[in-house]
Order: sequence, then structure tokens, then C-alpha cells
Amino acid sequence: KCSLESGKMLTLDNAVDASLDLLSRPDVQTCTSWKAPIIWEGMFDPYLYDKEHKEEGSSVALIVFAVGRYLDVYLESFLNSSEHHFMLALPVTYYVFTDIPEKVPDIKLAPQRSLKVIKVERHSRWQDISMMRMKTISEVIEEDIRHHCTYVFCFDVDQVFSGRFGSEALGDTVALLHAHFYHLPKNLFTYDRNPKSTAYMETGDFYYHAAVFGGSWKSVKALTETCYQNIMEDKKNNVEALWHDESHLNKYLWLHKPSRVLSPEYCWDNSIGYSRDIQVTRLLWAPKYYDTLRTF
Ligand code: 2GW
Ligand code: MN
Repeated sequence: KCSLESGKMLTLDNAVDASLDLLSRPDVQTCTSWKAPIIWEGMFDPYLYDKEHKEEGSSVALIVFAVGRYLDVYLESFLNSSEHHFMLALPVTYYVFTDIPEKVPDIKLAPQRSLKVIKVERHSRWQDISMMRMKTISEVIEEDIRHHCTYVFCFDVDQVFSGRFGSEALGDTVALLHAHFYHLPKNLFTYDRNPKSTAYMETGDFYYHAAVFGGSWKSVKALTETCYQNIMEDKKNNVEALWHDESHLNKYLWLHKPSRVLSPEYCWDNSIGYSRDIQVTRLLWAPKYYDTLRTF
């Protein structure tokens, strides 16, 4: 049977997962080799998850970065859509990191939901804007989140919620299957292959997408701290992993297996076209506008 988490989560998840009929999705992989569940539509009763997490007193921090033009282009639709779909049954605190706090849109939030804006410097290289999130995330967990929230989720801002992204996604360490890679053979995964990088790996379990990851505050702090240390070690050695923070995330999750895995329903790219596997889209990639947004 799938779904084994440690400590307290074991009780919570076992109680809820006892209601799961994992055979209801025989068309897709619903369990990893280390017995973590892979969450697909049809596998779970949302009501039961919400009930258990409410009783448990779960609360969620959502961390998102909107630096430079990404603020104008993506933040408002990300937050508005999140208010309609993200963890509606639980208290949520948004942590918005930006270089221009006064430009953060004034979003009307539902009760039990609040938003904190935190100023960050804008790194001149975009690779650093993305990679240095790891450092900032570990710091804000240590200074603030661990006193207020049980779980943390980190998101790219260039996405829009389009369906329930609820408490069924909560677990000790949560990773997302990359929509472009989940059905491909491992030899096509774009892991870092440079032995000089700390992100180097020959093989792995899955190709995880750094656009969504989460877990208990403790696990996310450990993950982001380690990734940041490895990024800095690489800088010292004058190397940069192929896909930046995503390469480091994949390496970490190879060495520390996630306790819960999200199917690509949790971050789908509509440009892939129709797929029978995807019964509901919960979060969608927003358009990229590479020409205007990546000109520095
Ligand atoms: C990023 C690339 C080029 C130019 C600008 C930026 C940029 C990113 C920016 O100007 N401002 C900003 O706030 N960001 C934040 O970093 C924002 O939250 C964005 O969603 C995130 C990652 O950048 P993004 O979404 O352009 O990169 P993707 O969609 O190609 O992301 C994958 O690969 C990245 C590493 O290269 C990360 O691992 C990311 O998590 C992956 O989804
Ligand atoms: Mn992105």
C-alpha cells in the first residue's frame, strides 16, 4: 500500500489514504518505488483531506517571487487565481518577494488569508534571481514561517491556478512531476551531467519541476538550505548547473526521496495539447514572452 510518511504525518495520511482507491487510476503510475503516493484526480476524496487537515490545524505559507517585469506581467493573475483554487479549506499566508513592494496589486483576500510583501534586491543575472530564491526561502522559514505555518509551498509566478490545488497536496516533502518529462525515458531527463557541479547526477527517479515544491516547514528549510549551499559551492568552483536551481532540486530529491509526488495535473502546460492522463488541470503555465521578459 502506498503513502507512508514519518511521525505525525503517518497517522494523518494513513487515516485519509485508507479511503483511497489507488486502483481507480490504473492508467497512470500512482505509487513510487519507495511507496510514496503520486496524486492524480480520481484517487482521493477532497472532503476527507480537508476535514483531516482542519482537525490537525494545518496552515500553509505560499512563497512566490515577482522581481522586475515578472511583477507587472504575472503576479496579479497568479494571486487572483490562487484565491479561487489554492488550499481554500485552510489558513493561507502569502509571502510575496519583490524588488518593488509598492507595485504589488491590492488583492481582495478571503477570511483566514493574508499577504506579506517582502523586499528583495534584484540580481543582475536572471539565473541568480531564480537560484537565490533558495537562500531567501530558507531564511524566511527560519525567521517567520516556522512560527506561523505548518506547511510551505513555493511557486514560480508565471502560472495560473485553474482547478483545486488543495490539502491532498500536503505532505512532509512534496515534489512535482515535470509535465514535459513524466512520460519520457530517464535517459532524456535534463539532469546536470557535469561532474564538476554539485548537482551532477547520472540517473534519478523522475524529472521534478522546480516551479512547485513544498512540504513541512522543516523539510523545505532543509531542502532550500542544502540547495543554496550547493549553488554557492558551484559558484566557488566557477560552474553553474544546467537548469540552475531546478538541477539542484532534482539532485536533492534523488538523495532525499519526496514523501508525496504531484502528478502533472498540478502544473500542466496546455501547449503540450490533449492528454488522456490529465483529467483536470489545477495549475497552468502562463505564456513566456521570452522576447520582452528576458532581454537583460
Ligand atoms: C527569469 C528568467 C529570465 C528572465 C527573468 C526571470 C525572472 C524570474 C525575473 O525577472 N523575475 C522573477 O521574479 N523571476 C522569478 O523566478 C519568478 O518567480 C519566476 O517564475 C521564477 C523562475 O523563472 P522563470 O519562471 O522565468 O523560469 P522557468 O519557467 O523557465 O523555470 C524553470 O527553470 C528555472 C531555472 O532556470 C527555475 O528552476 C524554475 O523554478 C523552473 O520552473
Ligand atoms: Mn516559470
